[in-house]
Amino acid sequence: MTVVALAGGVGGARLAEGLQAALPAGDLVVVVNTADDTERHGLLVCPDHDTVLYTLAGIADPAQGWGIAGETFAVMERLAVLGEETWFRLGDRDMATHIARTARLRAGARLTEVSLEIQRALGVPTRILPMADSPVRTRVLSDDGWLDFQDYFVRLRQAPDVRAVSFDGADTAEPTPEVLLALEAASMVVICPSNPIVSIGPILAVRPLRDALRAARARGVPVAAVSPIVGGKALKGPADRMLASLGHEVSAVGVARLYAGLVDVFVLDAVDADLAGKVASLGMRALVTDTIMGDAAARARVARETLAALDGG
Ligand code: FO1
Repeated sequence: MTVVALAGGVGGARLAEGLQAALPAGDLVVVVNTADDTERHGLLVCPDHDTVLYTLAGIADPAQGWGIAGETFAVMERLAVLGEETWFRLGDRDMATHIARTARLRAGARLTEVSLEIQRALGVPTRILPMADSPVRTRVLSDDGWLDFQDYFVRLRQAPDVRAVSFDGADTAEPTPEVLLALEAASMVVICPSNPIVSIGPILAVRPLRDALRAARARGVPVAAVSPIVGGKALKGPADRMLASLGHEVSAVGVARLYAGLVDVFVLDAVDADLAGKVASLGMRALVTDTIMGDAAARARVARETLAALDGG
């Protein structure tokens, strides 16, 4: 059986971990956002892929959610001595991933091929597929002009209000054969509780991918989405402020509206039980449960409950 999950950063990685625990090895495919990817010190860094990779490999830094646990930053310290910008913190162990990835890309490999090689090297049973092999890059419009995503997210610590977003390259990007095959083989699809604007948004902005998702659903493949907004707040990251500054309702219903027409089941947290009726009026079945994924057991439980709701047909 193939379950396809769409995921971005930390929130998505947590549910991906639960799905990996709940499913037989090899049944899960995670399609990750690549629009956060960035060139640092001549190396390609893929934050959303690497956050899912390290989480599924069991080596992610538990507190931060990104990077490798027990990291050291000796290379960063020396790069600072050499006058390099070091506001985007790359750990020594993490650096090996970027060095290996960049070397393989320079040798002509596709991003998907390189990603699968790295996953195999780390013993990850789940396939983590970049949404596209060609570059897609998020930029956000602040009151002081357009910002590259990591400048906004890390250097400016998400301080600016986001007035618009752009996914440069999305209109010409093609989903990879691996992604299209996974969606053809899928018996269920789960949209993880990632930022609906800048994590799930870029994936759905690759139109042939969105069309393949719609086609799967038209074939009867049930799709679920788990709300990243609980009680009007994002558990991590700027999703709540971004929804507000872009004019969306900052609630689980506001997120459900963004997925209207794509989703059969919408998973809300128990604190938002009163919103179930509004979600149902969007043509989705509301599943109300405890969606806080504080530990591995909770992540597996949310995953199992979401899969069961999809299995219910
Ligand atoms: N986030 C930060 O807030 N500060 C950092 O210095 C930082 C470095 C970093 C390095 C590698 C990586 O894979 C992720 C990193 N992140 C950092 C997180 C990253 O910006 C976000 O995870 C995504 O781009 C948004 O989901």
